[in-house]
Amino acid sequence: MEMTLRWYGEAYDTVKLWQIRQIPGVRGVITTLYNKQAGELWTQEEIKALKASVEKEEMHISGIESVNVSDDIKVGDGNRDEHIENYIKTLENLGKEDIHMVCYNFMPVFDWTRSELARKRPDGSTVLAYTQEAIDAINPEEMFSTIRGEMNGTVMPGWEPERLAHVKELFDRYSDVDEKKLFDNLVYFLKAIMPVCNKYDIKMAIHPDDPAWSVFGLPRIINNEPNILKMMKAVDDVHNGVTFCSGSYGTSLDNDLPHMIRALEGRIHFAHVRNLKFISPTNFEEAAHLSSDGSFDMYEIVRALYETGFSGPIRPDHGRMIWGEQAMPGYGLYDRALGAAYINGLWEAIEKNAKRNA
Ligand code: CS2
Ligand code: MN
Repeated sequence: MEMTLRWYGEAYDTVKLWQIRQIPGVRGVITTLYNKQAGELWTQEEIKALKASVEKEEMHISGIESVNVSDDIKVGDGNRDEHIENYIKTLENLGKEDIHMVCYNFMPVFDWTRSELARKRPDGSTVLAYTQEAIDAINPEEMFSTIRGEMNGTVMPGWEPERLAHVKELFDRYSDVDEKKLFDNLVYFLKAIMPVCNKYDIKMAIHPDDPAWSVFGLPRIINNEPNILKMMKAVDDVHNGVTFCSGSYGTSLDNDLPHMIRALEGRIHFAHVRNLKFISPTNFEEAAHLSSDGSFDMYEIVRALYETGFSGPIRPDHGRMIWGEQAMPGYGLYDRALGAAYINGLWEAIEKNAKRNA
């Protein structure tokens, strides 16, 4: 594995590359062209410039999160084929710039959904949190305005004001998209991009739906082991892989995370590691990465990754907001740095132990 941190680019991130570089063992970042709308083409020049901005700080790009998939592609109408053409060209340009891992998601309308962005924990830190009751009480069209006030002035991924200004229209477009149709549209998309992925060895890593069940009546297809295995089989190519996000699959207590990692051996190209603390099955908050702070056994999660030979980039996912930091909720420097150090420690212990017992 390679320990990395997500970085949104010079213009958007409160965290600087020189700060990331000082986290032990982190030289790679997962980044994106954050100003791009889904469906747009990324030119090779733009990718080159992004690379240069990272490399001048003695860092490198370990993968892209995300090249977003447009709603036209997800719904399967409008400019779908043009957007797929742009996606293929974008992958080609990334391949030419020697970038080989791309994370994306196939969630309708919203990226991850949380009901609170700054729930206070007993130690005074704040975290993202979810309760089903709160979500049920929100009109999805007002979701964005509800959440905007808690974004600390940042733009959060999947919550771009340009898109969400049209949220009602977006919901209408999904009105006849059920799980089967969404799945078929995903397969259509994957079949179209596989040739370019093979040519440039680009590993696609789908991010799970978060939470792992339907919200606001929208369909969900990447949420549990049978569904993800079905997707792997539908396009049975190593370049059709997954982002294993413990905090997203883990929202459902029915998901056995180490078991899923083992079932997906060879197809996990990117790992997001974070811990959740459950108050009830539908009320959870994002905890510190340390196992004892939340509900997951992080040792077993990292051990499953190690034992299945995981060799891709890994990153601490959302961190708590601590030490007075003002940043994008989930994406401050301090707690993610603690998370990286902790996961590195787990990995080192697991690896040395395995070698000693070999
Ligand atoms: C991320 C997702 O912040 C997060 O939870 O893991 O937003 C992820 O980047 C996207 O779903 C991938 O397209
Ligand atoms: Mn994630």
